[in-house]
Amino acid sequence: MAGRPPAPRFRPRSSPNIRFSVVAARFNEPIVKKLVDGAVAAFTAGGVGAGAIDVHWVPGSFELPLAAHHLAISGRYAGIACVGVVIRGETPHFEHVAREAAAGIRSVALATGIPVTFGLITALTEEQAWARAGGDVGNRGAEAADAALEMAHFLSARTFPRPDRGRRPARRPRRSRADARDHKR
Ligand code: DLZ
Repeated sequence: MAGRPPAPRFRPRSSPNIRFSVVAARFNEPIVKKLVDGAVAAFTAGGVGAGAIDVHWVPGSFELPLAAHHLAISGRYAGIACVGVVIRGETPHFEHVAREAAAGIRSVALATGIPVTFGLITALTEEQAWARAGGDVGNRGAEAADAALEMAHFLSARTFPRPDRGRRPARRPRRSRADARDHKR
């Protein structure tokens, strides 16, 4: 599982005015800043205008899902890349943070239908985290932005008409005069 992601088959280009967001957790901030830089660069490379990328900061990775949910239901963004760094500490606390962040981000995407992608580093050491924040093992922020772009393109290319939309409501059968008379009685 470790290592670089497969190269995307194609790089979908977005329109400059379609908005994307990065939600960043401030914990381990110097490393997270590298993820934010990577995500913004990837969105820009994907054709998103500099003025159409918003970066929002939250205290820690545990808060990422709530912030992403708030942004997703605003209807403002075609995709949201969540970035954060969870480093193993001396207690199991980090496991709760990492698990809740991952599950929460997944839930937000499914509940809202907006691509909310996972740019979290979960590492045993700071060194491992730096390697995944623009070092030898890629940049998880850039990968999350690429995934958001690709999923936004995926969804917009597959908007199917719903079978219950656009149909005329069924007409009620007309009552005969005799029926109407009986009904009045
Ligand atoms: C508390 C905590 C711990 C121990 N470790 C991390 C971490 O490695 N990465 C991270 O993004 N956040 C951590 N946090 C903070 C929690 O995400 C959260 O901000 C606080 O528990 C407050 O809800």
